[in-house]
Order: sequence, then C-alpha cells, then structure tokens
Amino acid sequence: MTTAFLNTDALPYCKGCGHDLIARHTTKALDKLNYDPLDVIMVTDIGCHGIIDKCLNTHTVHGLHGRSVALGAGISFGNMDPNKKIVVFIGDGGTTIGLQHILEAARLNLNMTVVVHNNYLYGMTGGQSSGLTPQGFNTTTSAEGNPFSGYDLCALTHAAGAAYTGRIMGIGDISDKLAEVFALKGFSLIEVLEICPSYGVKLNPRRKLQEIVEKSGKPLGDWTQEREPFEAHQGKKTDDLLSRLPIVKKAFNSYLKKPLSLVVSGSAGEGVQLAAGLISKAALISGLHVTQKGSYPVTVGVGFSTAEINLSNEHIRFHGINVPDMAIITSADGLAHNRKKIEAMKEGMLIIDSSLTAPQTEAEVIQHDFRALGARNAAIFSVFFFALKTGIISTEAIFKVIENEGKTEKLPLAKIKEALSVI
Ligand SMILES: Cc1ncc(C[n+]2csc(CCOP(=O)(O)OP(=O)(O)O)c2C)c(N)n1
Ligand code: SF4
Ligand SMILES: [Mg+2]
Repeated sequence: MTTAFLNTDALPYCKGCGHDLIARHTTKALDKLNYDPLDVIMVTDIGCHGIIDKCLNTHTVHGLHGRSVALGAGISFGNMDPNKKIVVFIGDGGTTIGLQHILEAARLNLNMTVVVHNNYLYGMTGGQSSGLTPQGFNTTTSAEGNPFSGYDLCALTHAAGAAYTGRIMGIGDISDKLAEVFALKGFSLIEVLEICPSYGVKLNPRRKLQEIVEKSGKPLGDWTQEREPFEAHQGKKTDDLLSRLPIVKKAFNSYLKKPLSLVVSGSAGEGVQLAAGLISKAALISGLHVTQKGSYPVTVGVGFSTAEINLSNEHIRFHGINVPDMAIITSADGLAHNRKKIEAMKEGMLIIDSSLTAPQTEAEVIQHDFRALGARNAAIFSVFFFALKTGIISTEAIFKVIENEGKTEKLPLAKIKEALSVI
C-alpha cells in the first residue's frame, strides 16, 4: 500500500527494525498536519535509517555521515517559505559524529525538526558502540557491556538553546507525538529510542527496551524554552552574489588567436596574485573569457605563489592546466614549483627573470631583469612585459584596470613605464 508520502509499503529495513516505525509515523504525522509531500524537505543521514529516501515522495537530501543536521540547517537558513517543513533524520552514530552541528542548529534555533533514531549502536556497519550507547549495553565493540555512559543528547541540545527537545520510546503509534513536535516553531529534536533486532537484540538477549531505558539514566520527557526562531523569510530577500558583479564592457582589443593557458609564478609577498589579476581583468575588458586559480602554501607568507590563467575567445569549459602554453616566472620559488610543467612544454613561451637558469624546455625562453625594480614589483613588471611581448592584452588595458581599482598611487607605475620604454 502506498500513501501520499510513501511510494511503497515495503520499507527497506530488517524485520522488526524500529526505523520502520519511525518512518511510517513520521509520514503519518506530516499527513495529519496536512502537509503536501512537496512542502516537506527530508534530510537523511548515512546509516540504516537513511536508506528510506527512495521510498519517500517528499524532497530528499542525503549527505555525509553526521552531516544531515548541517544540511538541514543550510536549507533552513535559505528557506524563505514558512509553509515548508524541514525534517532531519539522523542515527545515534551520526549524532555522535556530528554533535556540534546539532548544538549549532539548536543555538541558532533554526526552524527544523531532528528525529534521532537512537538504536544505541552503529547498525549499518555491524553494531558498534556510539556516543549514545548506554552503560552496560552490549555491542560488537563492547561485548562485556559498554563501560561508559552515553551522552544525554536532550540535555545538551536543550542547554544549547533548542525550543524543544524530547525523548520517547519508539513503541506503538508515535504519530501524534511527532505531529505535535513537527508543528512547533524553531529548533526541535526528538530522540526516539529503539533496539536494532539484528545486533542490539541479539547481543542483549532477554533485555526489554523499557529496562534498558530505565537503566540508562536518561529520562523520557519534554524540555522546552520560549525563544524566537530564526526566520529567514522575515529578512529582506538578498540578491544572489552573481547579480552584484559589475557587467564588464569590452573597451580594448586583444590579439589572442587561440585559447591560452598561462602560469604566473613567483614568491609569496611579491604581488603574484595581484599581477595575475591584472592580466585576467585586462583580458576581461579586452573581450576575452577568463579563468584564474591561485595556489600557495597554507603558510601564505612564505614559499611559492602561483596563478593559473586561461584566456579564450570562447567559453572556457575546463580550467585545469597540465602543461601551460606560457609561463611567467619571477623568482626561484616560482621556478621550483613549476619546473616539471616548464620542462614538459613542447612549444609556447617561458618569460623568466634573468637571475634564474631556465630549465630544459622546448618553449621559447625570454629572460628579463624583473627584480630590478625590487622584489615586490617583479611580478607586476613581468605582466607589463608579457603584454608588450605578446599583444594578447595591451598595457593600456592593464593601466585601466589599475586606475579602476584605485591602485595608481600604490604601484610604482612611473618606474615601470620608464623600464618598459627601453624594451
Ligand atoms: C564519517 C564517516 N564515518 C564512518 C562511516 C561509516 N558508517 C557508515 S554507516 C555507519 C553507522 C551508522 O550508524 P547510525 O548513525 O547509528 O545509523 P543506523 O545504521 O544505526 O541507523 C558508519 C559508522 C561513514 N560513512 N562516514
Ligand atoms: S541492521 Fe539494525 S538498524 Fe539496520 S535495518 Fe537492520 S535492524 Fe535496522
Ligand atoms: Mg544507530
């Protein structure tokens, strides 16, 4: 039998699994609240409970283990429609892995309900203990009984600021309780306790859920607090980031004949990324399509600094560069970082500072003393040199970019012009 929310009656769990009860009563509760399936966004986690997606007629999102609450939080942040309901499923294992995400969503009181499927172990991977496994409970990693007490998830989430937290046993018809929680505003979390027949029941024979719950020291109940929820739809609609970008008008000519991949590389702190940006932006106002990617060590102030640029008259579909058509190298750090790429060049051009020994390459090698204007200006100088030598962009276009960005006073343009006049 199918329902508005479920497209099959055969849910994919082992016989007797508590996840089955939670899934059916979740959908029943949403139905009771008159939700249309497409007004519901179900976010599921990795784990047995998460394999429900294919059976649901709602929107579904399935992410990395422990991250379903983070995904739900992202959806909640962006949700402008108060009639949409976000329900997040997560297991006790996912809760252990992503506990901070739960606390953050509770702290911000985001509109969403988290349904924790606490079967006291990692079901999908063979019954290992999780951070919610109670003391004394047998799992495949604690055959003598878990020596530690589990987290009190409801207490933690309540303390973090959730509008509602509750703990119930997954027995009987829990749909009314779930509906009550789904109807609340702000962040709600309901922890549903169950035993996985395939591992939990086998490893803990003759122990009833009731007894396990009582011994766990984590009481059933509801914990609430009055707090304003975060309402995305009350805020102004924000523009998307792309719409804020200025429209670039072509103002200069380029003599680029075919797509060009270019590596600009030198040392950190020597203006390499700024210089590469000048090429890219000058190319944009010269009517070209451009991609630019920067790379440098995590310790950003030392070592190499490299930019990879693609220029083309057509749309650029792939921005990776294995062997560049051209390379501009202004320091030993830049050379060391790109030596293999330069050696692999079978054609094209290598523009390299004259203090450096060019590697073996079939590219045309042009040397110039870029560091003559000071190490900090080497990369900027090399960009003007590149423009003069290739005509792919004009020096006028570069000056225009500098002017547009208000950097005219900051860069030694007079010195550069003087140095260029003798090239
Ligand atoms: C970051 C990460 N760690 C470990 C795993 C392996 N893994 C997949 S499912 C699972 C157990 C899931 O347990 P739980 O979240 O309690 O869900 P259940 O299967 O019990 O419903 C684990 C550890 C993973 N996928 N990702
Ligand atoms: S292994 Fe356990 S948790 Fe997973 S579906 Fe089977 S009974 Fe349910
Ligand atoms: Mg579990």
